[in-house]
Amino acid sequence: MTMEQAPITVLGLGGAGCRAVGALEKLAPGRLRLLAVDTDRAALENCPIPEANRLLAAADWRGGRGCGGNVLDGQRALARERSALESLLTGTPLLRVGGGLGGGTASGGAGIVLSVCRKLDLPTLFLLTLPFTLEGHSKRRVAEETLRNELLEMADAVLTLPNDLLFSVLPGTTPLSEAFALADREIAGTALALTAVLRQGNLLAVNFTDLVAVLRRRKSFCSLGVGIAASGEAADGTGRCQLALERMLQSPLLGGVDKLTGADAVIFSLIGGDSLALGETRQVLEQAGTFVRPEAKLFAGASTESGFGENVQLCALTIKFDAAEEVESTLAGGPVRKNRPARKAAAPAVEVEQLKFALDTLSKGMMDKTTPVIWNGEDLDFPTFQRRNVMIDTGKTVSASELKKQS
Ligand SMILES: Nc1nc2c(ncn2[C@@H]2O[C@H](COP(=O)(O)OP(=O)(O)OP(=O)(O)O)[C@@H](O)[C@H]2O)c(=O)[nH]1
Ligand SMILES: [Mg+2]
Repeated sequence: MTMEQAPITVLGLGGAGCRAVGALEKLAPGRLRLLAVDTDRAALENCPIPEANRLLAAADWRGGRGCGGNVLDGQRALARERSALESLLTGTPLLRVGGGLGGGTASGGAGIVLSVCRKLDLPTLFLLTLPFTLEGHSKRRVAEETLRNELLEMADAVLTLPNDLLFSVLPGTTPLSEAFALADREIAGTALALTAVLRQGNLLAVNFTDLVAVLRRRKSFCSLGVGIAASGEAADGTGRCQLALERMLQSPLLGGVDKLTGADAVIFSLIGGDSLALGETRQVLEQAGTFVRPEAKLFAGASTESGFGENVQLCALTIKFDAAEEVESTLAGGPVRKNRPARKAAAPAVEVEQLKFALDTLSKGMMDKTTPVIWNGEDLDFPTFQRRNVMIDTGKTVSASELKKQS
């Protein structure tokens, strides 16, 4: 199956993941292959995608009640569905997994989904939200452990989106359900943009391998902005792409222009209907690029979707690496592995000798005249290293030729 024939698949895992997939279906019906996997029957039934694409995990064991925040249960539940996952995922050219870290199903199940992807040799990008600070330390710890222990080492690419970003621009009085619904729409918009620019054969495609080279084995925080505009919308004659750029910059999950200017890597994606012209594409992508610092890795893609009509959507995904990691070396030359010291160049082979302390036998002094304490044939008045003829290293070495000269 070629990249052009098979659609990219987006898998929503757990409650938040299924809601994001539902939002994606509403935003762009039938555009992507959508899958929803959860241990919670009600959450799955609310997801507006065909039943064949929904998987209720471990129904016999969990009874469709979810995992109530228990990560181990989430892991066990998904482990029971390995073969079902395999058949759902076989044949897809690229997978994006979405979900909220901090609960049981997505946090526990993400590692299992990843292992199935590895078995199928399926390139996979995870886009996961991090819990709100107000949800408490234990949720945050669950999220951190999942990332460190289950995902970062093995996944092609992991992006984490802090839910707290929602509060950076929304008024404090916004109901949580409204904030979540808004987040779902923004995530859906970005998911669509990301999958559109990663697809081959587009106006301007982003290479997944290049993206993986930047993201692999590192913790990345992301933020995302989406701006949609239509032709002739602005009374003052501002072009649709310009308007989309302005809206993208004000987008709630972007967290302000600073997120763009401070990013280590940025992906811009422009989608429009068949009327999208190369001139306006180039102009807006160049203008958006001026917000990104020159050292940052910049990916820009554009694609046409006839369903967009006269609308254009400009999307930015900003990526900031964990401050503890060595950013520059990764950008310069492929992924580095954290906590692994760089190997020193092997020294040329030289024959060396380990130097020993000169531990001569001294007189027992005034004790010389006393009756020796003999036990098992050994005189216990002499120290053990002398009785047993033990050598003690000085911690220094010297080449064999040097040693010859000294003696
Ligand atoms: N952006 C967004 N985040 C959400 C939403 N609902 C929950 N979250 C976040 O996602 C985390 C996990 O919640 P759920 O998705 O409900 O958990 P789950 O994976 O279904 O796990 P269990 O319900 O314990 O089986 C929470 O701690 C929240 O931070 C949502 O609608 N949108
Ligand atoms: Mg749930």
